Amino acid sequence: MTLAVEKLMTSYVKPGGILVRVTRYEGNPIIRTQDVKPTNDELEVIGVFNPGAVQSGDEVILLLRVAEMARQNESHVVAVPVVDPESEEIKVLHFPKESPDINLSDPRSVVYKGRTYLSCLSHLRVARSKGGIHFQVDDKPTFPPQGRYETYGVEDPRITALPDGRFVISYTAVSGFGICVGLAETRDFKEFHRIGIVLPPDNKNVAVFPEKVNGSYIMMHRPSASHIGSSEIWLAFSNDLKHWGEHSHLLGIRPGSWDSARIGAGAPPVRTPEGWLAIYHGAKEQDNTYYLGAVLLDLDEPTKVLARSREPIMSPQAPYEQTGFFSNVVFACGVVPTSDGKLRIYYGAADEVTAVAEITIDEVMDSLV
Ligand code: BMA
Repeated sequence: MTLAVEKLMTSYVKPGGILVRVTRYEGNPIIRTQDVKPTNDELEVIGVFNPGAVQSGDEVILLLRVAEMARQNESHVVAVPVVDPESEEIKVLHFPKESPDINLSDPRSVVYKGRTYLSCLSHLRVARSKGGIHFQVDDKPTFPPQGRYETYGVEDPRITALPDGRFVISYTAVSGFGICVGLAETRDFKEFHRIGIVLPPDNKNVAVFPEKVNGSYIMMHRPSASHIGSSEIWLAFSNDLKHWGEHSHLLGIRPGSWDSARIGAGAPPVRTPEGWLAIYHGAKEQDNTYYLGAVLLDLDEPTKVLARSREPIMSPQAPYEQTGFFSNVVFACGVVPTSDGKLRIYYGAADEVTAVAEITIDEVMDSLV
């Protein structure tokens, strides 16, 4: 296994002269659309990206977001897959392509008569690997959308390993009601129990901390501001993972910076002696590019931000990050700490493929201001 593409290194020199080297695996992308079997013949896999990741025994488990598009068989219509909440079967809706009432300007959505649909339907699928590089992807959807809040799909899972052996999955649940946050738990990645929709629309990018702090479970979440305010990272607290409250604002956008338009949690935070280290994403309004940075939170009082990346740790530089279904995106939902002080970042590139890169925790710490 080698992770070595120094020429794609992202460097950031802070006043102290510290460099964060990002080493992308030379065989990236590690999972591509052709590596995944579609749910049925009517669908085509167009993205396998934004995976949650966890080390479980001697395996790395990824929970992949698999996005499928309906086969576009007729030239004058756009076919959009959705799940029927009663039968739980996938059905395909058709919209007239030439209609003045249709807007197809964003490849991720189809807006018809003022109503927004997603062009692709996503489900979650497990992939396993001993070394963390070569993955065996399940043949079928592991966690398909279910119920009336998931009719447009389930997306962007984060996996949190709790000390009692449970894994908590936080994911985006999309339907005509809006973008909600769902939580589920599993012990084996075969049977899942849905805890429920824990945050109403519009909210996404939830990452649950790996242990209770001062007796509470904690999550980072991201309400999408549509009137006053911006789309920024908040914290919420819970005693049982089901009921969340004590919401407090954690981290804001920074005008003029790489995280000027909106930000959201990436992977669940990692405990370090200096604090909770969390990778988060930021988007820039001018060009809709997605970057990754880091934030350090106080171990005992995670509402306190200790330091943050001034410059991104990762930006779209490799060809598979710069060109894809939605270009210029690096988006991480899962990191796995290694025994030699690194973070292995599993990330979605250009909303199309899954890639892996490594950074050294000490270098990240030194780059935070
Ligand atoms: C965000 C999320 C991600 C996606 C990114 C870029 O809002 O929805 O799923 O990777 O946009 O399209």
